[in-house]
Amino acid sequence: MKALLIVDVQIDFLPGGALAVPGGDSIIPIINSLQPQFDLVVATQDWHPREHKSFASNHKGRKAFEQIILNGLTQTLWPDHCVQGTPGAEFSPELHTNKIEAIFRKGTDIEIDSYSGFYDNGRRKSTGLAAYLNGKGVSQVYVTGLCGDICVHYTAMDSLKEGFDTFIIEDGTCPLVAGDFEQTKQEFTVAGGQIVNSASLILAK
Ligand code: VGL
Ligand code: ZN
Repeated sequence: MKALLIVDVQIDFLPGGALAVPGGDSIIPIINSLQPQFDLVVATQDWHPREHKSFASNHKGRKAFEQIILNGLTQTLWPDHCVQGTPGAEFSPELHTNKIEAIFRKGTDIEIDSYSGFYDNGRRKSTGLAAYLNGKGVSQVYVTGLCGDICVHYTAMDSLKEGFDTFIIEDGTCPLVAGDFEQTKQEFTVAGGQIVNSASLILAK
């Protein structure tokens, strides 16, 4: 059983958004065309309270993209993004959402960030995603979405750790920083992950 995981395809991560991924909108038609190929489609949604401590605006004298130590963990400070209930937190209107069976929200605890769709950055709490996928009989997880070098990467790494055969669909994701993506892709393949292209999946069926 194969699941397609769509990570954080939200307005704030798209061109014009608060934390825009350059060219991030190019992946949406690819994700849409892949959805009918999968037995199960699941999404994650970055969903921060306005007071979230990953926001530079909540630290006096700090600027976005600086790093701090937050509750013992290195934390990059971000521009305010994906604030619960705001338009920027919505999925792109271009993303097909009818086939999405469940949405796992993350980053809801103001004290800790959550790049992975499975656990917060300190692995203190689970979102329930692994148990959900196991309950559905999923063995293979295909990861798409934004940002390729951050939330897609951490989600894919946790998926491997949870024992799923894990694939990153390279043209179904897009990085915030291209150089970082080269490094995270290597980390992922060294850990046993596979990088595939959408064309090979569409031909395979
Ligand atoms: C993300 C930075 C902060 C992501 C989320 O979805 O990759 N990046 N919050
Ligand atoms: Zn975030």
